[in-house]
Amino acid sequence: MHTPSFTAHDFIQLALDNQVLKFGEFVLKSGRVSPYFFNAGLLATGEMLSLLARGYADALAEQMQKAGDSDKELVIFGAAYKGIPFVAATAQALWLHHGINAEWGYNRKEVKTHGEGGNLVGADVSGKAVWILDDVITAGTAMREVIEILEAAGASVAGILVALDRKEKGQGELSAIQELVANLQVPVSALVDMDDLIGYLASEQSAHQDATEIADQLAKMQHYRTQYGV
Ligand code: OMP
Repeated sequence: MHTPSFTAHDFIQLALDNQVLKFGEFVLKSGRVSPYFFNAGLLATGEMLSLLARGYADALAEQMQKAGDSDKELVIFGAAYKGIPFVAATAQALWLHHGINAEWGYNRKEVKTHGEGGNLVGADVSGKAVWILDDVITAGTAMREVIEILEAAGASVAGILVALDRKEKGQGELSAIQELVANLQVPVSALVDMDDLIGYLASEQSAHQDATEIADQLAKMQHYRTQYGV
């Protein structure tokens, strides 16, 4: 079966249908209380994984073309645990849809002391510029940890691509993504962001006459964006 090109609308729809994206009240890693949560661990069907991987692959191919790097090697890295299946599926989508033969790797959380040892698996990232793939960015804490792992392994960051940018303040007044761009001077982007979620709800609201539940979710999202958004 052919995987369609990625669109934010299709992805949000599929995420809602499969409870990957939920509305309610959720305490985040940052301590913020959010009216929505995106659980990438529930992207647990072939259809969803394929669409996500297609999204990452299309975005990476576009970035490489834009930077005139189409002939250069591409190394992609997924952070344990959720990033591991995503990076593997993306390497495959890059090959199948773009003919790009990316090297891919990931870390394990427990350092192995026997066999090949270490905490990195797959592509040898030492001395290479690596693209990091991750699920969600809120305040940027998880991403800073991944960057440390890569730098400790002698790699540098070529760019960062996440599935969802919640577009929230990082450590200061800038968004977490803006802080990363300022600190690393590399491209950082997302397949969908908070504004796409709000846009999706707004279009659902205008499509349904009796949409009080959607109107309520939309109002909570807009309020949260005023509190923590950038
Ligand atoms: P930061 O480290 O604050 O950027 O939060 C990102 C991490 O929070 C992700 O890697 C997830 O583990 C988790 N998270 C989600 O998975 N989905 C959300 O909608 C929000 C969060 C979160 O806790 O902020």
